[in-house]
Amino acid sequence: MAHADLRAFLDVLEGRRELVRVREPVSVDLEISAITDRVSKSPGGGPALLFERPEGFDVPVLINALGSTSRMKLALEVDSLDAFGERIDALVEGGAPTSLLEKIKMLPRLKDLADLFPAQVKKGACQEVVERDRPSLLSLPIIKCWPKDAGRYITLPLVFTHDPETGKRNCGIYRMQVFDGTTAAMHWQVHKHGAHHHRRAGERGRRLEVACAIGADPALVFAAAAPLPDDVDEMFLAGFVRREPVPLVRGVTVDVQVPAAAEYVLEGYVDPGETRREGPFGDHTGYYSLADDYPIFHLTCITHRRNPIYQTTIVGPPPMEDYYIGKAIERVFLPIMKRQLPEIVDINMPAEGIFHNLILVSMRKRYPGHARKVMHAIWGMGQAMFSKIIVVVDEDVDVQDVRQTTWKALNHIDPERDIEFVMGPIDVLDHSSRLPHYGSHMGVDATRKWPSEGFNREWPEEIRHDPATLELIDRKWSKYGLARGE
Ligand SMILES: Cc1cc2nc3c(=O)[nH]c(=O)nc-3n(C[C@H](O)[C@H](O)[C@H](O)COP(=O)(O)O)c2cc1C
Ligand SMILES: [Mn+2]
Repeated sequence: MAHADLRAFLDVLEGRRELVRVREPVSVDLEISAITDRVSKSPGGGPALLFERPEGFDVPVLINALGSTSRMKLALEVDSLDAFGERIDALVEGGAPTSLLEKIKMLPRLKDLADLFPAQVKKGACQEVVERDRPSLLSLPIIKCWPKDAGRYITLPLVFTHDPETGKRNCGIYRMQVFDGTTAAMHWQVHKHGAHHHRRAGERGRRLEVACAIGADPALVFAAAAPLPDDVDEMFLAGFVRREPVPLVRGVTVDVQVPAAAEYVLEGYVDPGETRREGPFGDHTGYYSLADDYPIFHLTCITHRRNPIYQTTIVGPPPMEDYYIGKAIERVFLPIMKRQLPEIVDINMPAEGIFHNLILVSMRKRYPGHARKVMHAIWGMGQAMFSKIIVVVDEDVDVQDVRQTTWKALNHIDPERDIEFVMGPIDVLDHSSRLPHYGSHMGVDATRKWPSEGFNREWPEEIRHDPATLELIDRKWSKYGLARGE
């Protein structure tokens, strides 16, 4: 059964003791953030936190809701993230039908899928209360995350827009810095779909209507963060996760459909050409991302449920909540990546690499230069284009074991021969590139080198004990008078 809404999910968390209610009054200014940071650094990511008494507000603040592997699995209602990836893979399988028979065979599947597209409903709980006369962002318990942040930030909004040309929906998470009661920065980075819609609206000299949902079934948060191709509806993915369509209701002041069960919806628009300085903001790199000019969201209406819950998150030095969301994306999208690159065995984006800085890839090498082909293919794949460093190893290396990968990769490389640099698009958050958005990437081919790759020396064998001796010492271990060394 899909989680009907955020509240249903919180009930599940509470039942499993994965949610702690904090009854002590706390400040939305830095205090919630400092508590959450400490909690999320505890082993496994700590519990979800519901601050019931943020000072000055009568709305509880939920944070770290998805900040553990177990909660991410509860969110997606799966026992294993990899198994869920297989389910997604089955969705992609087959591609376009080439014959009439194939078409007919596909029909039931297509029908099942059609049932997962968002459902339009007339009424939604998210509109139980409509504030249209004098709506103010200042009525929400929006937190200030880090001391040098430029202000308070809405950190987990699901931002809905439509392509002005095709009408297609998009939903992404883009942080919003509150300027005053009715304006906020809209931090959709240049590469993202929201920014693309805004550009297209600008070309037509039109404003872009925007609706931001806060607090929903976590499948929607996952889908909004997922790096889907252009024009693939995140709400379809959310429906696929839920095995039930996402109910959407039309906004009150905008022609944008919003999740009917959301806690809050901020309706408004972004004008073409209008920008304002956004940032600095303590970002998931662990550094303050630099101030830059971003479009301005103008608020026209706030709708919310009765007794709403305000959901937020903080980003900062890893690992934090976003690490677990990203890890789920990595696991779930691996089978799709393998569909394009079947030679890939596994990938790992360690927390310290904040996703875009480092991908470890293991592969089955079949021909000379194959590792480099894999790197370049990854640089050509959606948001994986941002990968600053890609390290490719042979299939015998377990990339989930970072120590093993480091050890083997360092042994295997002749740096001058095995490292290549290429120029390309860079994540907006990278503070080291010589230009914003454009800089170098590094590929490390740490696979065994073959004679056909010009390597004519002998490649040594990895050291292993002989099985008979291992078996012998296992049997005799208690006689040695040693602790059980594993
Ligand atoms: C907590 C969190 C905060 C995020 N903040 C931003 C942001 O401020 N700007 C941005 O462009 N992407 C941000 N992202 C990443 C996007 O949501 C992600 O790249 C998504 O795939 C974008 O959707 P799109 O491809 O439809 O644009 C954030 C993700 C998470 C999980
Ligand atoms: Mn998108």
